[in-house]
Amino acid sequence: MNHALIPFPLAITVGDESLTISAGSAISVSTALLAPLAERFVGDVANDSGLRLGVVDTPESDALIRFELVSSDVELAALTATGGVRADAGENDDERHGVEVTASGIRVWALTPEGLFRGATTLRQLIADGRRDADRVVLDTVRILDTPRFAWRGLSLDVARTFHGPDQVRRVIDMLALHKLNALHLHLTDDQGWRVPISGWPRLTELSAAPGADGRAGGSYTVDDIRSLVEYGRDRYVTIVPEVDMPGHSAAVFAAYPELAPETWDAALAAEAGALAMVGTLDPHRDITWTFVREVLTEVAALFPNSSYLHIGGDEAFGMADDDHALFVSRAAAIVHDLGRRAAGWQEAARGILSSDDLVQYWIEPEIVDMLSSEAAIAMIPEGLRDLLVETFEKAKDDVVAARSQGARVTVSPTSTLYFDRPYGEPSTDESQEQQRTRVGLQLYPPVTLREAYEADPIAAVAGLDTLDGVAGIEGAVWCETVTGSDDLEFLLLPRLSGLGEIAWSPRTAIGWDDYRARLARLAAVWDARGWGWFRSSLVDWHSSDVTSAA
Ligand code: TNX
Repeated sequence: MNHALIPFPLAITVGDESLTISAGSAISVSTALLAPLAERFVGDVANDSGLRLGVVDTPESDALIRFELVSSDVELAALTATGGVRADAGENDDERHGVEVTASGIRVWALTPEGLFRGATTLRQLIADGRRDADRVVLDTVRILDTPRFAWRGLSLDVARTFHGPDQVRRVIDMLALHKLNALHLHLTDDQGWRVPISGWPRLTELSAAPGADGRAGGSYTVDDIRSLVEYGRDRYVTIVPEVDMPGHSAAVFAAYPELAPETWDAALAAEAGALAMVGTLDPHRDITWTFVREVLTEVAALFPNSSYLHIGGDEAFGMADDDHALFVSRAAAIVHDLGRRAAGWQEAARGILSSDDLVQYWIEPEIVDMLSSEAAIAMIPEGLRDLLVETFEKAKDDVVAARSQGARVTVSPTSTLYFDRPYGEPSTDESQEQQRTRVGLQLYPPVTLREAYEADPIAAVAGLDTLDGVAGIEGAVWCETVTGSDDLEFLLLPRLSGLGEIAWSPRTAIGWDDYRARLARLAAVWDARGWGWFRSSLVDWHSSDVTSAA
């Protein structure tokens, strides 16, 4: 391990010379198209490392660092193809790039601006990890050729259980970009809140402005907030994929518009069931349901113009008849198609009629049923409800096969290792985090260590997914029932997000805990420089980050 890169690149050759870059060292771009990207790179390096590189428009021959778009490249062409699908329309669907540090300068090259951005991110990490004094950094020579394993490398963020405002979402986008993740799936609606403005149905967000039961922030995004987040993501090659969760998880809808609620809906009883599981679903046999669904999806599509997919949820429709659930999903997916988009849904959505361009998001591992028989579950969930949950989850074993038989691909998000709202399994090296560790994360889940989550192959575990052709990509998820604010959120995200980045980007052959934990310890300097919160896992020797100081 010579370079603290996460995710680890496909091909790396380490040299034995070095290069010094200094404050003011210039960057040139081969086309004006790359100028904004280079400006952002200068800002990122300054934030990560305190080093202020020079202007981007100097003539190429003078520049120490050169960013080049190329129209063809034999070495890049020979790299393994990326699997899966992209979350955006995919005009720039090529992330291949090269990064070369020689004794005389640095070259980053790619076939598209997005490829260049990924290469610049590698360079950012090299600079952050270089030997440094006040205004210079010494880099070892190296040559890297790289491309991702999967085109969809995402995080699902629950902004419904706890509202995370635009500034916090921008911090998450920055975290994703640093780790070469490229999709932010925003879970915008749930029982506890509705965070996206819909002009014909204003009470959705009005009611959600109120703080949560335990005093945590309520709120919603304005149209301008969403526009600026989409733009912020686009500038960092992170596509925001919106989710409206239906027909279950709709208590916030029923509270705002009782005419959409089931006849038996009892708001007080639902509140008592709390975050664990609310029973009650939108009714596919009522016209008003479809007026609502169509208007919501139409506005959401317009707010997120660069997402190819609209996520319609489809999960945990507890108590709904199977036929009604399938009918609901099929009709909602058809509306998405009418809007010119592809549908994504949680794995239960595979029970409806989908098109082969649609996505199904695997999450229900067989262990979930066992977990519901655990002591913790017996203590937490009323018996009648628990039976209903078991019955619902048992049906899930056929979902992946059902999705594949319709040609739909699978986004892989196994609960046991890619749900970040699991309690951490190992202590923190920092006493002051131990209380937080017992509070944050769903207590129903057995805890998982950083190492276990990193080493598990998320795809191998999915029954019914026989070839990689069926995989759309990999997504982690952070649900926020136990997350009371930014602090808790970042505590769960880092360092787990780094592991996600590597699992989704790097070839399986690059996955190795000992090497990874050493790289992780060094990358943490960037999180600190950014002021991001993170969990100090006792499985990592964080002090090894000291080796980066002093030239
Ligand atoms: C299951 S994942 C849910 C969420 C919870 C999560 C907690 C999914 C589609 N549904 O509503 O927040 O478990 O980990």
